[in-house]
Amino acid sequence: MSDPKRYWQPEAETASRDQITAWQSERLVSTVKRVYQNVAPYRDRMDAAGVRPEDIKSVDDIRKLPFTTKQDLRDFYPFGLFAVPMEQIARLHASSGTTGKQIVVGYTQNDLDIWGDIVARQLTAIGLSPRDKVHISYGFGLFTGGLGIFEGARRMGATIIPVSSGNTERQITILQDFEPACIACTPSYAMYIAETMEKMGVDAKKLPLRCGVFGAEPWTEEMRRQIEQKLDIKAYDIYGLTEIMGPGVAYECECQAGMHVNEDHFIIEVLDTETGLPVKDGEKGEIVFSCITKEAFPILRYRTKDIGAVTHEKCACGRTFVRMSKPMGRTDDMLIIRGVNVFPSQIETVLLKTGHSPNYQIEVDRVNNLDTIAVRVEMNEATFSDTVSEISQRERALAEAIKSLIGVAVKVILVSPGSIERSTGKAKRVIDHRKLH
Ligand code: DLL
Repeated sequence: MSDPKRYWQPEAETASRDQITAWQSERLVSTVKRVYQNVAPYRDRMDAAGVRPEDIKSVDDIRKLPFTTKQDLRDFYPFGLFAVPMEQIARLHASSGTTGKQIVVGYTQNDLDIWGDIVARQLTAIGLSPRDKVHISYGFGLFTGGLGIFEGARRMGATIIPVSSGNTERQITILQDFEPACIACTPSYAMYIAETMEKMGVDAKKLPLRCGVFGAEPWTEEMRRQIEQKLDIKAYDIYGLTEIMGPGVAYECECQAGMHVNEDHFIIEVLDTETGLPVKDGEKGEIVFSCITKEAFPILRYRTKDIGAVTHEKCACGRTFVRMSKPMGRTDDMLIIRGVNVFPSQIETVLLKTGHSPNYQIEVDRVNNLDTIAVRVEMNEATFSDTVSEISQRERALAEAIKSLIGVAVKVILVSPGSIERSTGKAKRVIDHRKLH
């Protein structure tokens, strides 16, 4: 059992399963009633599906409700799914995503307070206190990353350094001079910061930085190990999405063994992508979330397209919320190469396990009706060579290792160090030249 000081809201974080189910049932029933009354598109959908609010009596009835998708958010852009009048909206956030029109979400002041609490749960779990400073390098703006972590750090009383992203050398000077205990940014930006530190001759071990809160994009366990080693910190995962709240929908505790879903505010379902039926604990499926305490934007059964699994097994930290795995990718990130499903994260795993650089890009094309996949990877100190024959031998070896994991032949191109564009936010790992849509 962990130190009680490490819980922000112990009554919720360590509640019994019966208590969590009771909260979920009661809150789902009242949310369904509220959206039916206040949000015309939900009412129309439920009417069309023949579901009345009184049919939803407990959390077990959630499957009677229709799904909500990103397309619905676009169809009712910008404010058509809001459940309160605009004068009660305290803030708007938006996300453009990689394709299509942006989506807009709203928060009441109460929603923002809850957001602060759920992020504060993680900051407290990983050992931070009001004596600590939190350096936030997620972008501040309509993106939820910067202001979401800000809400949590403010709620738990830490000293906030709202740097936002970019200007990496300045970030490093701030890390040295202001001495934060925690940094929050995307994992790819953490790697970039580490690399820039090395170039500047800054020794990460000399900084008082202890931990980082990384998310907003898929990252592998190998990437975690590299960040921890290069920055000399503990690297924790945080998950979330604009549609549901932003960062903090699920959070890793000190055990680093999956992310606790804040089940007193969100209901998670993991569904078989083909049948739409729930999968068992530990099995992968599409993650679907319902918000049960949100006032402004209480989205129900939102299909996230993220692929992950949950476990109800007890966590050594004493928290009772289910844990979700690192999302291994999104159904829409999944590349189908000659009929085989390939996730960029699988390729990243091979790269890092074989000592290659984490700076890579995957290029997909279709040549003479055949899908081709090329992986460009920067050479690093361990893999560098200026001999053509040696480079091509390394390319072949890496291509073989990737093929044996994903089952599809790939072309590997080793490129010079520093030649792949760095990202200060979400990294762009895949360029798909096929015109499939
Ligand atoms: O990325 C919110 C966020 C900000 C989360 C900062 C964590 C930290 P969106 O821009 O709407 O919101 O993107 C949401 O990013 O559906 C996942 O595909 C992906 N994602 C978010 N967190 C993780 C994570 C923010 N820890 C989409 N691991 C989600 C893997 C993640 N993927």
